[in-house]
Amino acid sequence: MTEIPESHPRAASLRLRKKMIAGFQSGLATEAGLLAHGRGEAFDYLLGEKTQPFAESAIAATSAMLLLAEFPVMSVNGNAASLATEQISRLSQVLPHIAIEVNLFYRSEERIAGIVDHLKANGVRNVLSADPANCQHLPGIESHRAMLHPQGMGQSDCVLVALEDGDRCEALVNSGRKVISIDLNPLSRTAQATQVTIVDELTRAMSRLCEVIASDLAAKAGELQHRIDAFENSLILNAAARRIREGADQRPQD
Ligand code: PTJ
Repeated sequence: MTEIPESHPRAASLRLRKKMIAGFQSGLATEAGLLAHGRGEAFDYLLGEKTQPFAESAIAATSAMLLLAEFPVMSVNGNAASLATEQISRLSQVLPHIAIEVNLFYRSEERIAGIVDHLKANGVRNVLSADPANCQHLPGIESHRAMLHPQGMGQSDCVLVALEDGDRCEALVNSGRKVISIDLNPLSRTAQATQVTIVDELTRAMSRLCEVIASDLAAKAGELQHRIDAFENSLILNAAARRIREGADQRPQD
């Protein structure tokens, strides 16, 4: 594959695109996943391709929620596995009580096994995937995505999702779980449904989240709870939508 020169104005974006293509070629991600990535690229372009203050606030709230949760879980699909293995691995190290559960829309046992192996081979701890013969089901969802591992999302009180379908997000929220999403589109059903929305690119957001969790490990529970209580997701979504409109007016042609 063509090397991407560091000096290229879109180098970081092109490197991520290359990772997605490699993920697709090795069977981690699907064709639909490539299209979903392209949609994300367009939003990221307008957001300035950097972590904005509203994402920093949501990341701080996320750190507090994950640290205070009894059974936190990150739900991982083919795009997340293709793009962010390194960051998912770091998350599972910095927060040892989190489980990483593979959950796919375009589910096949082969894809599940491939993603589980890929994550484990890259140092991700506590990797789970629901066994169709022995799993719980998320009410309100018809697709394979309803399957929950009994020791993972089945018992979880707090779920972190990335690039997630809106209907599953709504069903997770309706099930009483706390749900945090990472989604570059502040208008998506997912972004609108979750209690905390990190409007940022997945790999950037996850890298920053791991840093914040590491520095929050010594924080008192009361301080973390106060941060959650003070957080207002509607303000975050409004600020992100505003940034996108400004981005459309200001972004130079590159
Ligand atoms: O791997 P599977 O089988 O579970 O398939 C995953 C699919 C392709 C079904 C899933 O990713 C999908 O359909 O996603 P959507 O519904 O297209 O939603 C993707 C959302 O994530 C959109 O709002 C995009 O803007 C956003 N997005 C895309 N890439 C990124 C992103 N958000 C953060 N970081 C990204 N890199």
